[in-house]
Amino acid sequence: MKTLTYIFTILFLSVSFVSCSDDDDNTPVEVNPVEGLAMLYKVEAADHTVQFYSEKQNLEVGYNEIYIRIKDLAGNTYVSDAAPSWMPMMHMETMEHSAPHTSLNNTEESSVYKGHIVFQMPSNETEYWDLTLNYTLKGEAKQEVLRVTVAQPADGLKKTSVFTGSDDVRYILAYVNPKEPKVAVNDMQAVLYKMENMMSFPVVENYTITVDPRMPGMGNHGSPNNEDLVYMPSSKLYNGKLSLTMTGYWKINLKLLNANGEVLKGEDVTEANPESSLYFELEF
Ligand SMILES: [Cu+2]
Repeated sequence: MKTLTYIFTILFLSVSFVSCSDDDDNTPVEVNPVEGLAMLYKVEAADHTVQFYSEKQNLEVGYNEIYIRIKDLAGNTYVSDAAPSWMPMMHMETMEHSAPHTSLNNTEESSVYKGHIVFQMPSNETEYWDLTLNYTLKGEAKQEVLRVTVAQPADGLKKTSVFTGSDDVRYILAYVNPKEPKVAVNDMQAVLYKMENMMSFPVVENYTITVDPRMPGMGNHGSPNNEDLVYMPSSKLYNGKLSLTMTGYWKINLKLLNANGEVLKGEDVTEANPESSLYFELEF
């Protein structure tokens, strides 16, 4: 009888062991959906918090991807039906204006909302940016206004250009990718907006941005196999190829052409003209 109990115990243990390991195989590994991102701001409300994340350590002049989560403190859960919308606003001494920005959309992880803002200028002691966030929580409309700090990029390199084209339209062009350039033909992306007025910055579609990277410190040599940036309706980004043949400082000379192929800004690089008036800078 004792032996029988022993055998049953063994059987029971092995069965529970098998079912345990079975469970392990089927239980999804819990992935932190904001892993690798920095929480830049956290707004504390009575029954919930709003968290702002970015890949960078602070908001910068130029293209910023921003992730937002809203935590319901009662249930200790993140809300996926908050339908947030936002409006960035700069309060200058003599006027106010907004900045190019997308809508906020649910990501693969439905409780994480994502969008981007292109800040055209940094904040300073007397002029500041704020973000107005509207969303719903348990059917109730909410609003938070968050004052944010926008700094110049720490590396001091130019990745954003605000200019008037030969068509007298004010444009904002910002570098997106490659975030980590390599000695290779890199996928390059940029965003292009026009300034309709102080508050409205529509995406510019179907223009072309030519790409001519040069190393001014090395006889202004260029690189082969670059591809002009063209508009992708699916992502609303401009996509092309950036060829970098060695590490160091590169000036990426650009020209902006409208849908008719007319040059709105920028010049060809020649012996007499070593750089375009429209460019990004890169160092890696
Ligand atoms: Cu070189």
